[in-house]
Amino acid sequence: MRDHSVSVDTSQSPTGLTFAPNFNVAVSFIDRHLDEGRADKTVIRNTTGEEVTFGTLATMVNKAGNALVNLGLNKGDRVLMMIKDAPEFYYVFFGAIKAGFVPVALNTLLRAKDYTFMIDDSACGAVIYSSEFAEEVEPALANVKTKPAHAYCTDSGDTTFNSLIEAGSDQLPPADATAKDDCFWLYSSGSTGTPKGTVHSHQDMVVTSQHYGVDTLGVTEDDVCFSAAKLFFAYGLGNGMTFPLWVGATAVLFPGRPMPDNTFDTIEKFKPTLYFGVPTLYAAQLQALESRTVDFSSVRWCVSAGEALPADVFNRWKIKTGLTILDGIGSTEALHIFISNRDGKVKAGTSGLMVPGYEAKIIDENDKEVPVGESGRLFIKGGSTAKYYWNNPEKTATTMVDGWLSTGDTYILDEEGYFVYCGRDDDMLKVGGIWCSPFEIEAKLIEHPKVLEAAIVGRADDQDLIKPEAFIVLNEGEEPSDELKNELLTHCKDGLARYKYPRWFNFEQELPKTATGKIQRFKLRS
Ligand code: 3UK
Repeated sequence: MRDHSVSVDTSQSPTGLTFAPNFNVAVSFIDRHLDEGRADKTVIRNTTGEEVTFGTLATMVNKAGNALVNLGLNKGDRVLMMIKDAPEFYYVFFGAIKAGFVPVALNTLLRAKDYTFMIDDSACGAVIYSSEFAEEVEPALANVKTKPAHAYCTDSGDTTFNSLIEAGSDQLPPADATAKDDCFWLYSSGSTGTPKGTVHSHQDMVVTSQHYGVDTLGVTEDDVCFSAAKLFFAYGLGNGMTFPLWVGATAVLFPGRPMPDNTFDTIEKFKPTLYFGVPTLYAAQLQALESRTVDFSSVRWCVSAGEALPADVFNRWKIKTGLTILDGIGSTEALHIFISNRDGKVKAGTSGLMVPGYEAKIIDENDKEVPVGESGRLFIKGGSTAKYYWNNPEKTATTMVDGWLSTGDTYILDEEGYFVYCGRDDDMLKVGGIWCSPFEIEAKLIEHPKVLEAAIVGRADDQDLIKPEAFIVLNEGEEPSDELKNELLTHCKDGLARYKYPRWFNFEQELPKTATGKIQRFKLRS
């Protein structure tokens, strides 16, 4: 086999990673483990009971790659995946890459019309889906403008994709590629507009696994990673697949919908050393911990991303479980976390310090860098950022500028190098001419013992001036009332600047959220 290696040495290049001229990333993540003697080690523990070794993984990746080759796909063809967190996700994803196709992992919580858009937008050669999602994928396939040449359910129908995998040869030479070639896509939702196919290259998963996974989080071969965030999400793709694969560790996969009880059961039974969640799940888990105890003794670190982790959740989790949650910010475009808290360097209520291998700048409206302590728009640079958006040169041009990626987030850098999140550019409010962060008000509200979740949006008052409006989800057993509104206002007055007080309180059963748990404030604004 030709050399597909990557060497890790910070003295060799600025980012410390040097790729062989011919580099297909499937070799580094899958085949390398056979040479390193891990063939019999367990790489995947599915909560269904299924276990997969590195040896079986390498074989199944070859077979899945051959199954796609046998369909007659052309090099570079997109393979859309609506696949649950299970071993076949790994097989199809890396099988496609090894064979020279481009897997596109789609959010499995989407609806038929979203899939119709993505099938047409990607002009894909094949669609592979788990039977759990057939109800949305099949109507989508019936409605597309141009039918993909191939669509298979993994596990039901006359010919299943699993049976094609079984029939595939277990020998597959890696397709020629370079570290910078297109490798896989993820769709980035964004708060407005249609989803954008975000194109990543072969090197990107290596960069995130090394610089965040190893250098920042300290993942080792002995770790057991459990991500409540799903593999289709860039966050979950790293946590639950590429980090364990990079170091030769083990992943625990849970195919269902993560809820406090099933994630707790998984932690107790599979004893992960690293647990990855999102803030809303941590908050719901804290509530569930009121009536249940959980054995967290296996866990070294909890990790949070996707939205800012309120200091209050961080503190209560620490008190309740004794564990530190490491908050970090990442994005689909950057592939994983580029600013993060870490061992010995944790500041609650911040996103942490720069991850090695990445640079950041915070700029004002005139593109000038702002001084320490002042807020501005965050741009980042690093070896894992997306190459471009598919079929969207305008968005590519406004988001990816001279090698810098516009994150769309407003940040402050403090004197100690910690980055403090102030909200999305598009969610920020100007109240009385002053920038006002919805996140700060929400963080204050959820400190209140009766509040489970809160969202703040701007609403025009009778003078057409924007003021903060609160949407509140109460803890179970709490009743909305005018008295409670006053109680919450009094709570806000204790610590918030006057202009930040919410002028209206609405009690809701739930908040509109993206599949990845981010509050959709734009839905509350409309
Ligand atoms: C927001 C955060 C404050 C922020 C992601 C880790 O979330 C991920 O990717 P998305 O493309 O969203 C990106 C946007 O989400 N955000 C994410 N994490 C934080 N805001 N604190 C945080 N810790 O607005 C960012 O621009 O869905 C997270 C790894 C990979 C990811 N794709």
